Amino acid sequence: MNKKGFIFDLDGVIVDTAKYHFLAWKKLAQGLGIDFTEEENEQLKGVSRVRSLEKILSWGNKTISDDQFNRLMAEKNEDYLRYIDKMDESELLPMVKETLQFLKDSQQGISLGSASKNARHILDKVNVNSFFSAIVDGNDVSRAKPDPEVFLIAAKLLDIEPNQCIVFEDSVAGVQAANTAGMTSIGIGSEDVLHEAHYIFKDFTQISQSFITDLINN
Ligand code: B16
Ligand code: MG
Repeated sequence: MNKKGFIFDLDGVIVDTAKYHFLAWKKLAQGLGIDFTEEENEQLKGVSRVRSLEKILSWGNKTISDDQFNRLMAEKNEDYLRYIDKMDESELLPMVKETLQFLKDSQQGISLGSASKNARHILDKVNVNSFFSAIVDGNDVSRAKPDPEVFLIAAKLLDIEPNQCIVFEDSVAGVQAANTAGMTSIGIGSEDVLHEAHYIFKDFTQISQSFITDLINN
């Protein structure tokens, strides 16, 4: 059987942690007197923690000192982790575990490719860590998506050529990163947003085993 590399983004693909990021960012924004909406939160998907705070400050026309910036980042993460601590396997998005199991049974390479610095902890909480032979997260990269670095490191760790890798992504920047890496991109979400992806599915319930088998064999 062919061996391909399947690389999963975390937030929006494996779990929906965007709702917890939103609650934590909203509390921070309120403390600064900045109004922060769910629409703005959409624009933070796939974006690093530092860049997210920079964007919120610019939306609110606020300038703060480096010290305060670092303190706010730490506070936001503490708040966020309080939500993460309550997570368990029931928060896995539908059919994700079944897809991971099918890929593992098919002896495929499986890696994470996420911007989150909390990725390993979250994978532990939802109990899927053991499926991944490689994990690349926000601690391992110096350039954020749409730079392809995160996915190229994943391919290297899997020891599989980039053009033999398939990326599951929910963010535009992530799809662009996968395409730039020369990989097959699969957008998880809406066609309106993810039209640059090679394939788009609403979620994993829409992805059949025969589609995955074709990706493996072709
Ligand atoms: P952290 P992904 C991203 O995860 C989130 O979509 C984004 O909203 C978040 O700011 C980023 O991780 C960093 O997360 O604060 O945990 O380091 O979609 O790349 O898996
Ligand atoms: Mg994502």
